[in-house]
Amino acid sequence: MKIYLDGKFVDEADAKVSVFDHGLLYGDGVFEGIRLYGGNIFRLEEHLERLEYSAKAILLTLPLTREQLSWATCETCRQNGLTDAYLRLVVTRGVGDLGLSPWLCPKPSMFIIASKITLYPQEHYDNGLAIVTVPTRRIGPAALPPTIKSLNYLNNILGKIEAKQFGALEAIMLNDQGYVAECTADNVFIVHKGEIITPSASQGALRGITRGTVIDIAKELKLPLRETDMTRYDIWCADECFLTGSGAEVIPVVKLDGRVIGSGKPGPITQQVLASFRRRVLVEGTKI
Ligand code: PXG
Repeated sequence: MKIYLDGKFVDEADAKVSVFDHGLLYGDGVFEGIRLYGGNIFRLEEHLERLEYSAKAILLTLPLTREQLSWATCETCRQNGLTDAYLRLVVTRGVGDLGLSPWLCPKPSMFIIASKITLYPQEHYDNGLAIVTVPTRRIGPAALPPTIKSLNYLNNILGKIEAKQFGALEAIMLNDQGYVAECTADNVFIVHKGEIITPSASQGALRGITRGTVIDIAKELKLPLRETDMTRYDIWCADECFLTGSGAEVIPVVKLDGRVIGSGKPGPITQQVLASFRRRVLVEGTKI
């Protein structure tokens, strides 16, 4: 496997970063997770824009322009002869002496990995996921804006660990006020009386690219959609629930904390959205 690393394509075994990289020492950096479907990179420009905003928010100057980022991402796919993959773009603060200050690091480092991703098993797309609410709260915008896709994922990882301890693959994370923020690596949606509802990003969610795609799909299918506050009560009483993410795509949820949601089966609107999403990924996107 060829990895893009600071301007060169190197073999996996040679793709190494320093132990003095502040990305490793402090989680000081940003990343993106993007999908390549049938030779098309899904919503590449939106992912690159989010990467630029994440970097801007932590005062990190990206080493590449938008055009160079786009080329490097496509070229990583081409170098590996891939048509379907998961792409991980990572920008770290770079090498510097010990100490938090980003100014110790003169040069950011960037790498791109094109690899496979473990998806949820097919049975969960057919029958729906059973998820839980975890005690760990999603970190708030005043502490570390969840809109920044940073290398600090411990908050989500604690959530993921708790999910597994409760026997679930994914979990609802509430914000400090007890409102539903998102899942550990997915955004959350419910359907109630024909209306699609998702927590507003201000409640502490990443502005997911898949979330944005579902918002576009709802417009296209003329399904009403609202971004608003959401509590667990709203999920308990919902007709349908589903999660979205670049890894998960659109996946139905049929149980929360042991309670059955709606009919206990993937709902019709979820299935309609999932079918529309699967069609879009094959036709939308940047040809590599
Ligand atoms: N919330 C969080 C906290 C995420 O990390 C999403 C929502 C969904 O966003 P997108 O833009 O993907 O629709 C994410 C995305 C992985 C992996 O390596 C994680 C994500 C996406 C792809 C792979 O586990 N998280």
